[in-house]
Amino acid sequence: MSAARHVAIIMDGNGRWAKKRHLPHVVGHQRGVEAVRRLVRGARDFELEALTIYAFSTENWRRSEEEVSSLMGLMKRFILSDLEEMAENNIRLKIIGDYKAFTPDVVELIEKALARTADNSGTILAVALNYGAQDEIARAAAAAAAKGEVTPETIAAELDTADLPPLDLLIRTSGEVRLSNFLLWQAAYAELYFTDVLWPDFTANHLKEALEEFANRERRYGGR
Ligand code: V0D
Repeated sequence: MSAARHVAIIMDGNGRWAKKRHLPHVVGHQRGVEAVRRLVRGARDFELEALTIYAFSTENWRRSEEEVSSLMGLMKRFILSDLEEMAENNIRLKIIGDYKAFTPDVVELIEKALARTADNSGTILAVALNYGAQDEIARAAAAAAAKGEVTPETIAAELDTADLPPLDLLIRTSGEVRLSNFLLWQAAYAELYFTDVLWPDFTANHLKEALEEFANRERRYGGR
């Protein structure tokens, strides 16, 4: 019946993947980036309108300085290596969260990537960077109040995701069953899908299985 338009993913399990193999944490993140690449290609193949990924939470600053800086390096390398392919595949990049808190070189690179894909009309890749849902909701409510009317509709219109289709499916890998301050408002009517697969092992086929499960649930329970 209805296919998913907007899918979000909490990409958990890089550390656990590395630990299982007695490899450094950062190798898990590196393999996690490869899974992101597969996922973005899959999102385009499955004609998703939007894919939102939780790349860096406001809580992630509490990780070791070493891990934070290796994540920043990975992000920079991902943008440098993958921006052209994404741009040519009509993907439009969007950032949710306060990316301006990152170092100037990272901010500059992100802005270059946003500008490079701004005129694209295909799948939106929304990357949550320095993002926290409670903060997002508080900011949206304050913006709605400043305009004089606070309702669910006026708050929703101020969220970072206001220009994306409604969230259909939220996937979390690696067996944890929590939302961890990700898209709390948007998850109100979303289907939740939890899998034990660790993020570096997540393939386009796992995405396909999740999308099929979503379509089946829609068939069983009907629309909203
Ligand atoms: C590492 C697993 C893509 C989680 C996935 C530091 C942690 C890979 C991006 C990204 C990260 C893509 C486009 C863009 C900016 C970032 C990314 C981070 C971490 C944040 F414009 N993967 N990825 N960003 N990991």
